[in-house]
Amino acid sequence: MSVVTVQLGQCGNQVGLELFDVISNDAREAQKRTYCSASHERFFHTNTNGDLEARAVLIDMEPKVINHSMTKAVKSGKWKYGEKSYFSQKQGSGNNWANGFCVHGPQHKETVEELVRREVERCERLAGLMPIMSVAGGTGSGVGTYVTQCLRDAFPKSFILNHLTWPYGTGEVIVQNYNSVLTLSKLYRLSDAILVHENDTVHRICSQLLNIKHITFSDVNRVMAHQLGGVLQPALTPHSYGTFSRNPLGELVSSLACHPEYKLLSVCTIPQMPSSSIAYSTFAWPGLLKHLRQMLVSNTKMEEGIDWQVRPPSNSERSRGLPTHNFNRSLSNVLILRGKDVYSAETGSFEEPALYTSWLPSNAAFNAWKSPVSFNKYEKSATLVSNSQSLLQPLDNIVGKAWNMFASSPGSLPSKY
Ligand SMILES: Nc1nc2c(ncn2[C@@H]2O[C@H](COP(=O)(O)OP(=O)(O)OP(=O)(O)O)[C@@H](O)[C@H]2O)c(=O)[nH]1
Ligand SMILES: [Mg+2]
Repeated sequence: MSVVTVQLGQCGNQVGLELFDVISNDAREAQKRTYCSASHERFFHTNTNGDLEARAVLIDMEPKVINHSMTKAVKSGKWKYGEKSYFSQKQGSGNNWANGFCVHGPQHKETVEELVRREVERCERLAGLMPIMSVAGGTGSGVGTYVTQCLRDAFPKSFILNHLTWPYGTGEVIVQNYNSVLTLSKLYRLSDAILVHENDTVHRICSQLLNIKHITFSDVNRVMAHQLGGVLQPALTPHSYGTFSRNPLGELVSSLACHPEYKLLSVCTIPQMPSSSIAYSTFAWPGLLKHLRQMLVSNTKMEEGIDWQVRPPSNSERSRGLPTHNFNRSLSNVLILRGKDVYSAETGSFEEPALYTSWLPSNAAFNAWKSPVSFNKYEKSATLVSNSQSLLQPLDNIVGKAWNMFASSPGSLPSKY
């Protein structure tokens, strides 16, 4: 089954470009034919000239980023975007959510819907739709939210997973917190699940784990794309009965977003290191999974600086209802393991009931997916997608800052908000 991606605004188009690049490289390097063809079916189709074309629609209210992404894809020599699968205008949405949602979105509804419909018709079977965007600018957040609403109407039975980039806390966009709150409040009703990358967190991974000195968006997007690829590339799931799972979005959503009030998903990966160090490192499943579990429990997105003191409550603490400070409680987790000896990896420590809320049986709260194909040059790697308390603090910060701005100068809010 196939996923149709909709890239919106500068961020969406740049993150999407990296994602398709990572996926096409991974599929090409994989030595397993069934893996490669499952990956292609998901993300690419072959055009009449025999070229791989991304199952993607590119949307922006200014032409520069789209032109850049399309050119870069062609230059890769491995894949491209469809020559007619884009829509751009002359002037952006000026970081104004309302301009995107109330003006540009409705103005171009028919054109955008037609582009997506054409892409969907190219799929033999549709797994779902994945809009990619930031929540801080005007086009990604405003038009992106409007387009998600149109997709929900046009494809009421399809899975919709939104991938969102949350802005730097010290943000470049003055109204980024308004834009974020408005986007999230709408998407919460429209989307099946919302996978979030925070720019601050990914930036820290680039500097502290990958030792990159002058970090660019391209570096940040590469890390995001690797994490997303680790989730979306083919794997064997409990429901796929020995073959690669058919519907990555459907399985992800049904495993993780089991309650309509809780849709925010975070992701973390291990290991992450400069490519020059990989050859000198050895990886063992018990060590990787022990670190990843503690990253989950202590809500650390990097294997550096993990707090080993934080732990879930013991049975007696749980029965007495004692609070456990700083412990990151989960609603559900999907653990995806890729690489050598994957079937021998022991994942029981992620099934412990103490990690989860008491109102969901922990066997329903945890799923492990596995693929024997190595990913992103690591002999073994693990990615955890988590529906947990992890995004509460950053969400509180965004909402708090939006209220503060509103309280201090409500008149500054553009009339359309
Ligand atoms: N990770 C990442 N963040 C980006 C990228 N480009 C922009 N951002 C972030 O996205 C936010 C700004 O949104 P943009 O995507 O530039 O805005 P837009 O959707 O093009 O909207 P307008 O330009 O207002 O029409 C800020 O929080 C930036 O930090 C990117 O390539 N990668
Ligand atoms: Mg822009």
